[in-house]
Amino acid sequence: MSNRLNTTPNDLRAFWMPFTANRQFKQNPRMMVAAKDMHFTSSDGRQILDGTAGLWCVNAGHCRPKITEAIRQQAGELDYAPAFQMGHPKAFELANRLVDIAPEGMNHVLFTNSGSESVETALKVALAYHRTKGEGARSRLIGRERGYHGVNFGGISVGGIVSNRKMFGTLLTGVDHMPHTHLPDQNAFTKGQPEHGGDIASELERIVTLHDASTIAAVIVEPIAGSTGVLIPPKGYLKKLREICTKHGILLIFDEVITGFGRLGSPFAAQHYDVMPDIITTAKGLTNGVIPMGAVFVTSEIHDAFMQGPEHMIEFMHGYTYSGNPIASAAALATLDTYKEEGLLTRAADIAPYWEEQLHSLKDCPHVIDIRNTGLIGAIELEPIAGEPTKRAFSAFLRAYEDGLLIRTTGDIIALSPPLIISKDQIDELFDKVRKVLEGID
Ligand code: PXG
Repeated sequence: MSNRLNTTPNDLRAFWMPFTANRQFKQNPRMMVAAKDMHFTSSDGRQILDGTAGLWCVNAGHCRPKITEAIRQQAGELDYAPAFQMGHPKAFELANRLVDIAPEGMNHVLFTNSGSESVETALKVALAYHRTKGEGARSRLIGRERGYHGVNFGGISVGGIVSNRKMFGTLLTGVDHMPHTHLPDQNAFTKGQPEHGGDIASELERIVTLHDASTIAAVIVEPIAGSTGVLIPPKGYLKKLREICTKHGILLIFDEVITGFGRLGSPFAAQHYDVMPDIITTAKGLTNGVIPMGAVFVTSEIHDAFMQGPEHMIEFMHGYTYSGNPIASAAALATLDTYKEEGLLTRAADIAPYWEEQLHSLKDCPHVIDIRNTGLIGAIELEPIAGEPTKRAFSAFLRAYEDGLLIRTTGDIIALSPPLIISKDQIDELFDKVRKVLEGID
Protein backbone atom coordinates (compact mmCIF):
# COMPACT_ATOMS: atom_id res chain seq x y z
CA MET A 1 0.00 0.00 0.00
CA SER A 2 1.11 3.59 -0.39
CA ASN A 3 2.82 5.16 2.56
CA ARG A 4 -0.10 7.60 2.98
CA LEU A 5 -1.64 5.04 5.32
CA ASN A 6 1.16 5.66 7.75
CA THR A 7 0.02 9.17 8.55
CA THR A 8 -1.04 9.20 12.16
CA PRO A 9 0.85 12.20 13.54
CA ASN A 10 2.61 11.61 16.81
CA ASP A 11 1.57 14.87 18.40
CA LEU A 12 -2.11 15.73 18.35
CA ARG A 13 -2.08 18.51 20.91
CA ALA A 14 -2.02 21.64 18.77
CA PHE A 15 -5.26 21.08 16.82
CA TRP A 16 -8.23 22.01 19.02
CA MET A 17 -10.80 19.96 17.16
CA PRO A 18 -14.33 21.22 16.37
CA PHE A 19 -17.34 19.72 18.19
CA THR A 20 -15.13 16.86 19.37
CA ALA A 21 -14.35 15.19 22.68
CA ASN A 22 -10.70 16.20 22.20
CA ARG A 23 -9.18 14.23 25.08
CA GLN A 24 -11.04 11.05 24.18
CA PHE A 25 -10.11 11.39 20.51
CA LYS A 26 -6.45 12.05 21.15
CA GLN A 27 -6.13 8.94 23.29
CA ASN A 28 -7.58 6.82 20.52
CA PRO A 29 -7.57 8.74 17.24
CA ARG A 30 -9.84 7.91 14.37
CA MET A 31 -8.05 9.11 11.23
CA MET A 32 -9.28 8.92 7.67
CA VAL A 33 -6.58 8.97 5.03
CA ALA A 34 -8.46 8.33 1.78
CA ALA A 35 -11.98 7.99 0.42
CA LYS A 36 -13.73 6.69 -2.67
CA ASP A 37 -17.46 6.65 -3.45
CA MET A 38 -19.22 5.09 -0.41
CA HIS A 39 -16.11 4.37 1.67
CA PHE A 40 -13.35 5.94 3.69
CA THR A 41 -9.99 4.29 4.27
CA SER A 42 -8.83 4.64 7.86
CA SER A 43 -5.19 5.09 8.86
CA ASP A 44 -5.12 1.45 9.97
CA GLY A 45 -6.07 0.42 6.44
CA ARG A 46 -9.74 -0.47 6.96
CA GLN A 47 -12.68 0.35 4.68
CA ILE A 48 -15.33 2.38 6.54
CA LEU A 49 -18.81 2.58 5.00
CA ASP A 50 -19.92 6.22 5.05
CA GLY A 51 -23.35 6.25 6.67
CA THR A 52 -23.38 10.03 7.02
CA ALA A 53 -22.10 11.48 3.73
CA GLY A 54 -19.25 12.97 5.73
CA LEU A 55 -21.24 15.49 7.73
CA TRP A 56 -24.36 15.46 5.52
CA CYS A 57 -22.39 16.93 2.64
CA VAL A 58 -20.81 14.33 0.33
CA ASN A 59 -24.05 13.70 -1.53
CA ALA A 60 -22.44 12.28 -4.69
CA GLY A 61 -19.98 10.09 -2.80
CA HIS A 62 -16.27 10.63 -2.35
CA CYS A 63 -13.53 11.70 -4.74
CA ARG A 64 -15.77 11.93 -7.78
CA PRO A 65 -13.53 12.37 -10.83
CA LYS A 66 -15.34 15.28 -12.42
CA ILE A 67 -15.21 17.37 -9.27
CA THR A 68 -11.58 16.51 -8.55
CA GLU A 69 -10.59 17.40 -12.09
CA ALA A 70 -12.54 20.69 -12.09
CA ILE A 71 -10.71 21.78 -8.94
CA ARG A 72 -7.35 20.77 -10.37
CA GLN A 73 -7.97 22.71 -13.58
CA GLN A 74 -9.36 25.81 -11.93
CA ALA A 75 -6.46 25.98 -9.47
CA GLY A 76 -4.07 26.17 -12.40
CA GLU A 77 -6.09 28.67 -14.44
CA LEU A 78 -7.54 31.31 -12.10
CA ASP A 79 -6.84 30.68 -8.44
CA TYR A 80 -8.44 33.78 -6.99
CA ALA A 81 -10.11 36.94 -8.19
CA PRO A 82 -11.22 39.74 -5.87
CA ALA A 83 -14.83 39.26 -4.90
CA PHE A 84 -15.77 42.92 -4.35
CA GLN A 85 -16.30 45.23 -7.34
CA MET A 86 -14.79 42.49 -9.56
CA GLY A 87 -16.02 39.22 -10.95
CA HIS A 88 -15.11 36.03 -12.75
CA PRO A 89 -17.37 34.05 -15.09
CA LYS A 90 -17.83 30.85 -13.10
CA ALA A 91 -19.54 32.54 -10.14
CA PHE A 92 -22.17 33.98 -12.51
CA GLU A 93 -22.58 30.68 -14.33
CA LEU A 94 -22.99 28.89 -11.02
CA ALA A 95 -25.62 31.34 -9.76
CA ASN A 96 -27.62 30.78 -12.95
CA ARG A 97 -27.32 27.01 -12.70
CA LEU A 98 -28.49 27.15 -9.09
CA VAL A 99 -31.48 29.32 -9.93
CA ASP A 100 -32.43 26.72 -12.57
CA ILE A 101 -32.85 23.97 -9.97
CA ALA A 102 -34.20 26.18 -7.16
CA PRO A 103 -37.91 26.59 -6.41
CA GLU A 104 -39.59 28.94 -8.84
CA GLY A 105 -39.11 32.58 -7.94
CA MET A 106 -35.80 32.06 -6.13
CA ASN A 107 -33.97 34.06 -8.76
CA HIS A 108 -30.91 35.46 -6.99
CA VAL A 109 -28.01 33.95 -5.09
CA LEU A 110 -25.49 35.31 -2.59
CA PHE A 111 -22.39 33.20 -2.01
CA THR A 112 -20.85 32.33 1.36
CA ASN A 113 -18.35 29.78 2.64
CA SER A 114 -20.39 27.68 5.06
CA GLY A 115 -23.83 27.00 6.41
CA SER A 116 -23.17 29.28 9.36
CA GLU A 117 -22.30 32.15 7.04
CA SER A 118 -25.35 31.45 4.90
CA VAL A 119 -27.52 31.83 7.98
CA GLU A 120 -25.89 35.12 9.02
CA THR A 121 -26.29 36.36 5.47
CA ALA A 122 -29.95 35.40 5.33
CA LEU A 123 -30.75 37.09 8.65
CA LYS A 124 -28.98 40.27 7.53
CA VAL A 125 -30.79 40.25 4.17
CA ALA A 126 -34.09 39.95 6.02
CA LEU A 127 -33.38 42.85 8.37
CA ALA A 128 -32.03 45.09 5.60
CA TYR A 129 -34.93 44.21 3.28
CA HIS A 130 -37.51 45.52 5.69
CA ARG A 131 -35.44 48.64 6.27
CA THR A 132 -35.15 49.37 2.56
CA LYS A 133 -38.92 49.09 2.37
CA GLY A 134 -39.37 51.64 5.15
CA GLU A 135 -40.28 49.05 7.75
CA GLY A 136 -37.15 49.29 9.88
CA ALA A 137 -39.12 48.50 13.04
CA ARG A 138 -39.21 44.90 11.84
CA SER A 139 -36.08 43.83 13.70
CA ARG A 140 -37.13 40.73 15.61
CA LEU A 141 -36.08 37.26 14.47
CA ILE A 142 -37.98 34.11 15.36
CA GLY A 143 -36.32 30.70 15.49
CA ARG A 144 -37.38 27.42 17.05
CA GLU A 145 -36.42 25.28 20.01
CA ARG A 146 -33.98 22.54 18.98
CA GLY A 147 -33.14 24.45 15.79
CA TYR A 148 -29.55 24.39 14.52
CA HIS A 149 -28.40 27.26 12.35
CA GLY A 150 -24.64 27.00 12.66
CA VAL A 151 -22.37 28.46 15.26
CA ASN A 152 -22.08 32.17 14.58
CA PHE A 153 -23.85 34.70 16.77
CA GLY A 154 -26.96 35.14 14.65
CA GLY A 155 -27.27 31.41 14.15
CA ILE A 156 -26.94 30.48 17.81
CA SER A 157 -29.35 33.27 18.74
CA VAL A 158 -32.14 31.94 16.53
CA GLY A 159 -31.00 28.37 17.17
CA GLY A 160 -32.49 26.38 19.97
CA ILE A 161 -29.84 23.94 21.16
CA VAL A 162 -29.10 24.91 24.74
CA SER A 163 -25.55 23.57 24.89
CA ASN A 164 -24.59 25.63 21.84
CA ARG A 165 -25.98 28.84 23.39
CA LYS A 166 -25.49 28.86 27.11
CA MET A 167 -21.75 29.69 27.21
CA PHE A 168 -21.99 32.77 25.04
CA GLY A 169 -23.70 35.55 26.91
CA THR A 170 -26.81 37.35 25.80
CA LEU A 171 -26.48 36.70 22.06
CA LEU A 172 -28.64 38.79 19.69
CA THR A 173 -31.45 40.66 21.35
CA GLY A 174 -35.00 40.67 20.03
CA VAL A 175 -35.11 36.95 19.29
CA ASP A 176 -37.94 34.61 20.22
CA HIS A 177 -38.44 30.89 19.68
CA MET A 178 -41.33 28.73 18.61
CA PRO A 179 -41.73 25.34 20.30
CA HIS A 180 -40.18 22.32 18.60
CA THR A 181 -42.37 19.69 17.00
CA HIS A 182 -41.00 16.52 18.59
CA LEU A 183 -43.87 14.53 20.13
CA PRO A 184 -42.43 11.07 20.82
CA ASP A 185 -45.44 9.92 22.84
CA GLN A 186 -47.74 10.41 19.88
CA ASN A 187 -45.47 9.98 16.88
CA ALA A 188 -42.87 7.31 17.77
CA PHE A 189 -41.98 4.95 14.91
CA THR A 190 -43.71 7.09 12.30
CA LYS A 191 -42.64 6.50 8.73
CA GLY A 192 -42.27 9.87 7.02
CA GLN A 193 -44.25 12.86 8.22
CA PRO A 194 -45.87 12.53 11.66
CA GLU A 195 -49.65 12.83 11.97
CA HIS A 196 -49.56 14.81 15.20
CA GLY A 197 -48.19 18.28 15.79
CA GLY A 198 -49.11 20.27 12.68
CA ASP A 199 -51.06 22.67 14.86
CA ILE A 200 -47.89 23.58 16.80
CA ALA A 201 -47.35 26.06 13.95
CA SER A 202 -50.10 28.20 15.42
CA GLU A 203 -47.74 29.01 18.30
CA LEU A 204 -46.19 31.42 15.81
CA GLU A 205 -49.46 33.33 15.79
CA ARG A 206 -49.23 33.64 19.58
CA ILE A 207 -45.66 35.01 19.33
CA VAL A 208 -46.73 37.46 16.62
CA THR A 209 -49.54 38.66 18.85
CA LEU A 210 -47.14 39.10 21.76
CA HIS A 211 -44.61 41.23 19.87
CA ASP A 212 -46.86 42.64 17.14
CA ALA A 213 -46.20 41.74 13.52
CA SER A 214 -44.80 45.20 12.80
CA THR A 215 -41.69 44.31 14.88
CA ILE A 216 -40.92 40.94 13.30
CA ALA A 217 -38.54 40.58 10.34
CA ALA A 218 -38.27 36.86 9.76
CA VAL A 219 -38.93 33.33 10.92
CA ILE A 220 -36.17 30.79 10.34
CA VAL A 221 -36.62 27.02 10.50
CA GLU A 222 -34.95 23.92 9.16
CA PRO A 223 -37.65 22.11 7.16
CA ILE A 224 -36.24 19.01 8.88
CA ALA A 225 -34.27 19.68 12.04
CA GLY A 226 -31.14 17.64 11.36
CA SER A 227 -28.48 18.24 14.00
CA THR A 228 -30.87 17.97 16.89
CA GLY A 229 -31.69 14.42 15.90
CA VAL A 230 -33.85 14.41 12.76
CA LEU A 231 -37.21 15.98 13.60
CA ILE A 232 -39.48 15.63 10.60
CA PRO A 233 -42.17 18.30 10.17
CA PRO A 234 -45.64 17.06 11.12
CA LYS A 235 -48.24 17.09 8.37
CA GLY A 236 -49.48 20.59 7.64
CA TYR A 237 -46.89 22.29 9.85
CA LEU A 238 -44.75 24.04 7.23
CA LYS A 239 -47.76 25.18 5.19
CA LYS A 240 -49.26 26.72 8.29
CA LEU A 241 -46.02 28.58 9.07
CA ARG A 242 -46.06 29.92 5.52
CA GLU A 243 -49.64 31.13 5.88
CA ILE A 244 -48.95 32.95 9.13
CA CYS A 245 -45.80 34.61 7.76
CA THR A 246 -47.59 35.73 4.60
CA LYS A 247 -50.51 37.09 6.56
CA HIS A 248 -48.21 39.26 8.69
CA GLY A 249 -45.61 40.34 6.12
CA ILE A 250 -42.90 38.27 7.83
CA LEU A 251 -40.17 36.65 5.72
CA LEU A 252 -39.90 32.87 5.97
CA ILE A 253 -36.37 31.46 5.81
CA PHE A 254 -35.79 27.75 5.21
CA ASP A 255 -32.39 26.64 6.39
CA GLU A 256 -31.69 23.90 3.85
CA VAL A 257 -28.04 23.34 4.68
CA ILE A 258 -28.85 19.65 5.21
CA THR A 259 -31.96 19.19 3.09
CA GLY A 260 -30.66 21.03 0.01
CA PHE A 261 -29.25 19.14 -2.97
CA GLY A 262 -31.34 16.02 -3.09
CA ARG A 263 -31.44 14.64 0.45
CA LEU A 264 -35.25 14.25 0.34
CA GLY A 265 -35.60 13.28 -3.31
CA SER A 266 -36.14 16.79 -4.67
CA PRO A 267 -33.42 19.39 -5.14
CA PHE A 268 -34.74 21.29 -2.10
CA ALA A 269 -37.12 20.55 0.77
CA ALA A 270 -39.24 23.53 -0.32
CA GLN A 271 -40.12 21.59 -3.48
CA HIS A 272 -40.54 18.31 -1.62
CA TYR A 273 -43.05 19.83 0.81
CA ASP A 274 -44.45 22.27 -1.76
CA VAL A 275 -44.00 25.22 0.59
CA MET A 276 -42.14 28.24 -0.76
CA PRO A 277 -40.07 30.30 1.63
CA ASP A 278 -38.71 33.76 0.82
CA ILE A 279 -35.07 32.85 1.49
CA ILE A 280 -33.23 29.52 1.39
CA THR A 281 -29.84 28.93 2.99
CA THR A 282 -27.57 26.17 1.69
CA ALA A 283 -23.97 24.89 1.87
CA LYS A 284 -22.65 21.31 2.25
CA GLY A 285 -23.98 19.45 -0.83
CA LEU A 286 -23.43 22.52 -3.00
CA THR A 287 -19.83 21.43 -3.57
CA ASN A 288 -20.27 17.82 -2.45
CA GLY A 289 -18.49 18.94 0.71
CA VAL A 290 -15.20 19.13 -1.12
CA ILE A 291 -14.55 22.88 -0.92
CA PRO A 292 -16.21 25.20 1.62
CA MET A 293 -19.05 27.08 -0.04
CA GLY A 294 -22.58 28.17 0.76
CA ALA A 295 -25.35 29.87 -1.18
CA VAL A 296 -28.34 31.93 -0.08
CA PHE A 297 -31.30 32.08 -2.46
CA VAL A 298 -33.67 35.04 -2.39
CA THR A 299 -36.77 35.96 -4.35
CA SER A 300 -36.78 38.69 -6.98
CA GLU A 301 -38.96 40.75 -4.71
CA ILE A 302 -36.27 40.80 -2.04
CA HIS A 303 -33.42 41.37 -4.47
CA ASP A 304 -35.21 44.12 -6.37
CA ALA A 305 -36.03 46.03 -3.20
CA PHE A 306 -32.29 46.68 -2.77
CA MET A 307 -31.71 47.83 -6.37
CA GLN A 308 -32.43 51.49 -5.87
CA GLY A 309 -30.53 54.72 -5.20
CA PRO A 310 -27.46 55.95 -7.10
CA GLU A 311 -26.00 53.21 -9.29
CA HIS A 312 -22.42 53.71 -8.13
CA MET A 313 -23.42 52.87 -4.57
CA ILE A 314 -23.08 49.39 -3.08
CA GLU A 315 -26.61 48.11 -2.53
CA PHE A 316 -25.95 45.65 0.31
CA MET A 317 -23.05 46.12 2.70
CA HIS A 318 -22.20 42.47 3.14
CA GLY A 319 -19.97 39.79 1.59
CA TYR A 320 -16.86 37.71 2.16
CA THR A 321 -13.35 37.66 0.70
CA TYR A 322 -14.18 34.23 -0.65
CA SER A 323 -17.78 34.80 -1.84
CA GLY A 324 -18.02 32.89 -5.13
CA ASN A 325 -14.33 31.91 -5.00
CA PRO A 326 -13.22 30.53 -8.41
CA ILE A 327 -12.14 27.10 -7.17
CA ALA A 328 -15.28 26.71 -5.06
CA SER A 329 -17.39 27.78 -8.05
CA ALA A 330 -15.65 25.26 -10.30
CA ALA A 331 -16.19 22.53 -7.70
CA ALA A 332 -19.88 23.44 -7.39
CA LEU A 333 -20.42 23.46 -11.16
CA ALA A 334 -18.82 20.01 -11.45
CA THR A 335 -20.93 18.84 -8.52
CA LEU A 336 -24.12 20.02 -10.24
CA ASP A 337 -22.97 18.22 -13.43
CA THR A 338 -22.43 15.03 -11.46
CA TYR A 339 -25.82 15.32 -9.75
CA LYS A 340 -27.48 15.85 -13.14
CA GLU A 341 -25.70 13.07 -15.02
CA GLU A 342 -26.52 10.55 -12.30
CA GLY A 343 -29.99 11.82 -11.41
CA LEU A 344 -28.89 12.30 -7.82
CA LEU A 345 -31.15 15.24 -6.97
CA THR A 346 -34.15 12.92 -7.27
CA ARG A 347 -32.62 9.50 -6.59
CA ALA A 348 -33.49 9.59 -2.89
CA ALA A 349 -37.17 9.51 -3.87
CA ASP A 350 -36.68 6.15 -5.64
CA ILE A 351 -34.65 4.49 -2.94
CA ALA A 352 -36.48 5.98 0.07
CA PRO A 353 -39.11 3.20 0.35
CA TYR A 354 -36.37 0.54 0.60
CA TRP A 355 -34.39 2.68 3.03
CA GLU A 356 -37.50 3.17 5.17
CA GLU A 357 -38.35 -0.53 5.27
CA GLN A 358 -34.83 -1.61 6.22
CA LEU A 359 -34.46 1.16 8.82
CA HIS A 360 -37.72 0.34 10.56
CA SER A 361 -36.78 -3.35 10.66
CA LEU A 362 -34.45 -2.35 13.52
CA LYS A 363 -37.45 -1.65 15.74
CA ASP A 364 -36.86 -4.82 17.78
CA CYS A 365 -33.18 -4.02 18.50
CA PRO A 366 -32.12 -3.38 22.10
CA HIS A 367 -32.43 0.20 23.46
CA VAL A 368 -34.50 1.53 20.53
CA ILE A 369 -37.32 3.88 21.59
CA ASP A 370 -38.05 5.58 18.27
CA ILE A 371 -37.19 5.36 14.58
CA ARG A 372 -37.99 8.13 12.11
CA ASN A 373 -37.12 8.76 8.49
CA THR A 374 -37.67 10.66 5.30
CA GLY A 375 -35.83 10.68 1.98
CA LEU A 376 -32.34 9.31 2.62
CA ILE A 377 -32.36 10.34 6.27
CA GLY A 378 -32.94 8.05 9.21
CA ALA A 379 -32.78 8.42 12.96
CA ILE A 380 -32.73 5.79 15.67
CA GLU A 381 -33.38 7.12 19.14
CA LEU A 382 -31.96 5.09 22.02
CA GLU A 383 -33.07 4.95 25.62
CA PRO A 384 -30.40 6.94 27.49
CA ILE A 385 -28.41 5.19 30.21
CA ALA A 386 -29.88 6.49 33.48
CA GLY A 387 -27.83 9.43 34.73
CA GLU A 388 -25.44 9.29 31.75
CA PRO A 389 -27.12 10.90 28.75
CA THR A 390 -25.32 10.59 25.37
CA LYS A 391 -23.07 7.76 26.60
CA ARG A 392 -24.99 4.93 24.97
CA ALA A 393 -25.08 6.59 21.55
CA PHE A 394 -21.41 7.51 21.79
CA SER A 395 -20.61 3.84 22.53
CA ALA A 396 -22.62 2.93 19.44
CA PHE A 397 -20.60 5.41 17.40
CA LEU A 398 -17.28 3.97 18.61
CA ARG A 399 -18.43 0.38 18.10
CA ALA A 400 -19.74 1.14 14.61
CA TYR A 401 -16.41 2.69 13.65
CA GLU A 402 -14.60 -0.44 14.85
CA ASP A 403 -17.00 -2.49 12.74
CA GLY A 404 -16.34 -0.40 9.61
CA LEU A 405 -19.30 1.99 9.62
CA LEU A 406 -19.43 5.75 10.14
CA ILE A 407 -22.59 6.98 11.89
CA ARG A 408 -23.41 10.33 13.58
CA THR A 409 -24.83 10.66 17.00
CA THR A 410 -26.41 13.59 18.76
CA GLY A 411 -27.64 13.14 22.30
CA ASP A 412 -28.78 9.51 22.33
CA ILE A 413 -29.90 9.60 18.72
CA ILE A 414 -28.14 7.91 15.81
CA ALA A 415 -28.54 9.94 12.61
CA LEU A 416 -27.96 8.33 9.22
CA SER A 417 -27.66 10.18 5.92
CA PRO A 418 -25.51 8.27 3.43
CA PRO A 419 -24.32 9.58 0.08
CA LEU A 420 -27.19 9.58 -2.43
CA ILE A 421 -25.37 6.96 -4.54
CA ILE A 422 -25.88 4.19 -1.94
CA SER A 423 -26.97 0.83 -3.40
CA LYS A 424 -29.56 -1.53 -1.92
CA ASP A 425 -26.79 -3.95 -0.96
CA GLN A 426 -24.99 -1.19 0.87
CA ILE A 427 -28.22 -0.23 2.65
CA ASP A 428 -28.49 -3.86 3.81
CA GLU A 429 -24.87 -3.84 4.93
CA LEU A 430 -25.35 -0.56 6.78
CA PHE A 431 -28.37 -1.75 8.75
CA ASP A 432 -26.83 -5.21 9.44
CA LYS A 433 -23.93 -3.39 11.01
CA VAL A 434 -26.20 -1.08 13.02
CA ARG A 435 -28.13 -4.10 14.32
CA LYS A 436 -24.90 -5.80 15.46
CA VAL A 437 -23.76 -2.56 17.11
CA LEU A 438 -27.02 -2.20 19.04
CA GLU A 439 -26.88 -5.84 20.08
CA GLY A 440 -23.27 -5.38 21.22
CA ILE A 441 -23.45 -2.29 23.44
CA ASP A 442 -24.66 -1.87 27.02
N1 PXG B 1 -27.69 25.16 9.27
C1 PXG B 1 -28.02 23.86 9.36
C2 PXG B 1 -29.45 23.45 9.21
C3 PXG B 1 -27.02 22.91 9.54
O1 PXG B 1 -27.36 21.62 9.63
C4 PXG B 1 -25.40 24.70 9.58
C5 PXG B 1 -26.43 25.59 9.38
C6 PXG B 1 -24.01 25.21 9.70
O2 PXG B 1 -23.22 24.83 8.65
P1 PXG B 1 -21.61 24.93 8.75
O3 PXG B 1 -21.18 24.71 7.33
O4 PXG B 1 -21.29 26.29 9.23
O5 PXG B 1 -21.16 23.85 9.71
C7 PXG B 1 -25.69 23.33 9.65
C8 PXG B 1 -24.56 22.36 9.88
C9 PXG B 1 -24.69 16.80 12.37
C10 PXG B 1 -24.00 18.01 11.83
O6 PXG B 1 -24.09 15.75 12.47
C11 PXG B 1 -24.74 18.99 11.25
C12 PXG B 1 -24.13 20.12 10.78
C13 PXG B 1 -22.76 20.27 10.86
C14 PXG B 1 -22.00 19.26 11.41
C15 PXG B 1 -22.61 18.10 11.91
O7 PXG B 1 -25.87 16.85 12.64
N2 PXG B 1 -24.96 21.09 10.24
